[in-house]
Amino acid sequence: MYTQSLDIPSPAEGVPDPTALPLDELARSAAFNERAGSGEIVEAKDWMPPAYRKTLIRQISQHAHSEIVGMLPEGNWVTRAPSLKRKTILLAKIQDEGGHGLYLYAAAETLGVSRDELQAALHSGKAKYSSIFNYPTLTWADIGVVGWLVDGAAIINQVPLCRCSYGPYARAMVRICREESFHQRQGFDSLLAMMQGTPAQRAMVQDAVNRWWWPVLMMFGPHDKDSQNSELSTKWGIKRISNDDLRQQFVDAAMAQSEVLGVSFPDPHLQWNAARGHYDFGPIDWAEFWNVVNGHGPCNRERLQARVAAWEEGEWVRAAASAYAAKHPAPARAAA
Ligand code: FAQ
Repeated sequence: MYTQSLDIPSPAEGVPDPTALPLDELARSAAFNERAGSGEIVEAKDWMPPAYRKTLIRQISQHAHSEIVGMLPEGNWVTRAPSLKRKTILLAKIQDEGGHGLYLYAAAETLGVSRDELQAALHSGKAKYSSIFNYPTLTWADIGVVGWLVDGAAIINQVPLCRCSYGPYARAMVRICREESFHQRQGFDSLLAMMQGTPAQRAMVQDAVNRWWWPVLMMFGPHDKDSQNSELSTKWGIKRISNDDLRQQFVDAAMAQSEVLGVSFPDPHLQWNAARGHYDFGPIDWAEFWNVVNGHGPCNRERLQARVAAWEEGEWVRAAASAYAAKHPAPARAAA
């Protein structure tokens, strides 16, 4: 199966091939596994097995790219928001997502990979980012649904990451989760206003929910049995809760909220299962998921083109910032 892990070069110079570790390195690795798995926090300067470093770069960079690409479907609506209040909120939310991307790129850089390498992987189409951002935002209701369901799913997935074993990632996630929580509530509030409006507005909300429901469930990744990274990520304390368990938590929470909102989800199998204490739900179309992940979703090409264009058009800004920095060294840099 295609995996980005194979595409990311070993970041730090001199990092040995994990399959060829000498015996003392193997013992070091075993001790590390035990510490990381038992809740100890690993910092950037600590020794870590090459495979731990590699999977963190993989996950954190994918996460950063998702935040940045995730600005695009919402940016599409800034000029068409229905009021000044909604436009201001949307602008602030998009700006927050940009900030999340930057914290996450900074966290990835602590692992020895450069931002240029990460950007190059995104722009060449090698790097993954969340499947969800390859779907179009067709109406204003889609923006509410992105806040309610997409940010809602993101929070459920990301709160456990605040306790992940890698310190710089865990600390970035604390602030990100607080902001995502505001995003989720503003999405719900926007949809509630529409649900209290005209029949056409209510129909628009239901239509958006119908289109986003299944792609949102896919955000949590493949079933646990098909999740090739879960075993090691769980052992190392990067992943605290499995893909399927987080997906179930999300379905249970979303069902309760949908009743308040007055919308339904497009799944005839959704029903309370008293024996399990959870909602049952229908099968996910994994062919669609992999199709989108592998670059063939409805908006993959458009999203990448937009990012590459932004990078190229921003060249003069980067050049000006570098020229300014060269003329005015930061005090700490000048003193060093
Ligand atoms: N899309 O072995 P697993 C947001 C890939 S941020 C694309 O289970 P893992 C904020 C996976 O990378 C949303 N690819 O992988 C916002 C792997 O391929 P690889 C992003 C996916 O890492 C809101 C392969 O499938 N959040 O929404 C997806 O253990 C609104 C096998 O999967 C994060 O990134 C997918 N949905 O678990 C912004 C959170 N799922 O790398 C704007 C951090 C799986 O081996 C507006 N990430 N794949 O080539 C994670 O928690 C994990 O990486 C998972 C996947 C749970 C996403």
